[in-house]
Amino acid sequence: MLDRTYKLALIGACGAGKSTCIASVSDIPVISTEVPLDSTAAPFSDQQPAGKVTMTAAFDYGEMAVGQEGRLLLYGLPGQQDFAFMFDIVQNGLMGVIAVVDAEARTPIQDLLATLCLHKEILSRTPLVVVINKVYPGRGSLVPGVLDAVERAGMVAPVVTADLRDRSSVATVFQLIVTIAEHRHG
Ligand SMILES: Nc1nc2c(ncn2[C@@H]2O[C@H](COP(=O)(O)OP(=O)(O)O)[C@@H](O)[C@H]2O)c(=O)[nH]1
Ligand SMILES: [Mg+2]
Repeated sequence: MLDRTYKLALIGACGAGKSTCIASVSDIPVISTEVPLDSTAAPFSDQQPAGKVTMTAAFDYGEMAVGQEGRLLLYGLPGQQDFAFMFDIVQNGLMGVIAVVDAEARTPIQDLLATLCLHKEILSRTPLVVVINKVYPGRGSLVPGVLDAVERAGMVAPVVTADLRDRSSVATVFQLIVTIAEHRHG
């Protein structure tokens, strides 16, 4: 019987790959509140990367089995600052947070710093892993800049790269955060 649950939240700028990540691993159909970027979303359209045709208005929800008896509950939070309060809703019993960095974004480091600062209070007491997504060979590494942003936000977190479209890549990241959370709680 599946009876242990662990809550994980994904944060990061719009288009970073949060919804993709949850869809890659979820054992259930993802519950998503993605809406078209039309007039409904107009107030936030300036925060969207070019070419993006949907935005997450509330959050994505998925689940992934871990081991024999565990389940990861996955919450993808909206990237827009206006929805930061959503994090308060899911923070209860949170095992860890994954901050997603879009290596293809115009200002990935500034985006990360803004995300971390926005959620500073919750992140000060919750294990954090930073994942750099959309990394291609031959491009300069974002790792030093990301480490710098984490430090500037006053946090300590491992920084890894992953392809969030790939289930095993995501599973490796989840395993890392489970290990950190277990280590922290002894
Ligand atoms: N090339 C590439 N594209 C990705 C990757 N992960 C996500 N994407 C694309 O990035 C776009 C935004 O992803 P999405 O998951 O909607 O971002 P969210 O706003 O953080 O939920 C989508 O078109 C995805 O297909 C990746 O690892 N590599
Ligand atoms: Mg999304």
